[in-house]
Amino acid sequence: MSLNGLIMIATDTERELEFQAKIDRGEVIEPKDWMPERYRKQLIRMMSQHAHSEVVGMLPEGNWITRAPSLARKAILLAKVQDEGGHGLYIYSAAETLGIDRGEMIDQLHTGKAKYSSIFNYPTLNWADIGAIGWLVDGAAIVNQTALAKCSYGPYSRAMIRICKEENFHHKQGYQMLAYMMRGTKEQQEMAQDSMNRFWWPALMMFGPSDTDSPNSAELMRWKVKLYSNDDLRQRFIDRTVPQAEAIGLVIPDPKLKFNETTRHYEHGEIDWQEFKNVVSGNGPCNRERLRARVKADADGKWVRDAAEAYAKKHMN
Ligand code: FAQ
Repeated sequence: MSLNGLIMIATDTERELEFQAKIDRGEVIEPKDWMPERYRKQLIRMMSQHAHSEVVGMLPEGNWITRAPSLARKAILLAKVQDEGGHGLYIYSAAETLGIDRGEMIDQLHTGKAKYSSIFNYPTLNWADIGAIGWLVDGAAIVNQTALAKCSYGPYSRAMIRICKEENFHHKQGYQMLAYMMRGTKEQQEMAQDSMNRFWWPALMMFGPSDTDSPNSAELMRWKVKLYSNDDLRQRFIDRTVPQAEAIGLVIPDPKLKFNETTRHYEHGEIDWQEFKNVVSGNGPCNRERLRARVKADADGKWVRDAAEAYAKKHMN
């Protein structure tokens, strides 16, 4: 190896050490700062998957807009679904600061190279599912994203602050909807419990595999992209959510769930990781349907993008 080559290696190592020291001091990394290639790649992976989740996440709820039981519920649901689309756009924009183009990220989604959250591969079978998505799915997303709002990458952390504010509204409307149903007729109560039974375990899976089985966590925690492990955040979600369920009379579908007086945490039953793996690898109940819908929406919207581009070109010259 030439002398120049050796000098380059030393410089890169020094830069990495300085980068880590910056992270350890709690400084924020901005797009123009030097960063290890692996940090950039990991962020693109995670942020693009997050953006895809927001956009694919519009589908199960969007499915109920025309069937909302009142004008007020319809207005709330419309606003929520639009918010999720907006979240996708913020996060795609934040990811673009890392040097990847939105079109490329979307191609990765459509070709199955990029993932999106497992939760959106479950169907919404009844109206209570819209409540459960707001309460449980947005509830889980908030626990995760409140931590990400303090992550080391500036554009991502700033996007999370606004997103969390909106998710809080989503969470409250979902909980309120289920609380009303639990005060309603026997059929409404059964519908709410049925939804709880189907969404509880998939909501726990949103936090990702357990810590011993999470290949990306150690690196992401060292770089303070993740501030807490998957299991810690899952536990935080369970501890917050169980008392909320009890307050409105919903039963958590986990016979092993119990409060440990010593640790002051809930202990829970075994998560079905085989189900998680199936869903993540494309074999969940709605994976194919979700991707088909996204690919079609992209193709249907092409003329709009082409027209906007032609207009921009014309007015730039
Ligand atoms: N689904 O090593 P780890 C929302 C993959 S937003 C699918 O632990 P990592 C708003 C993971 O990608 C919900 N795949 O990975 C809303 C990796 O595969 P890869 C989305 C999953 O990155 C509400 C492999 O497993 N939120 O709900 C899942 O350290 C209502 C190994 O896992 C975010 O994306 C999963 N659940 O931790 C919208 C937050 N879990 O890429 C509409 C940002 C893991 O190596 C309606 N992301 N995998 O091939 C994160 O915090 C992290 O990426 C985790 C995973 C925690 C999701």
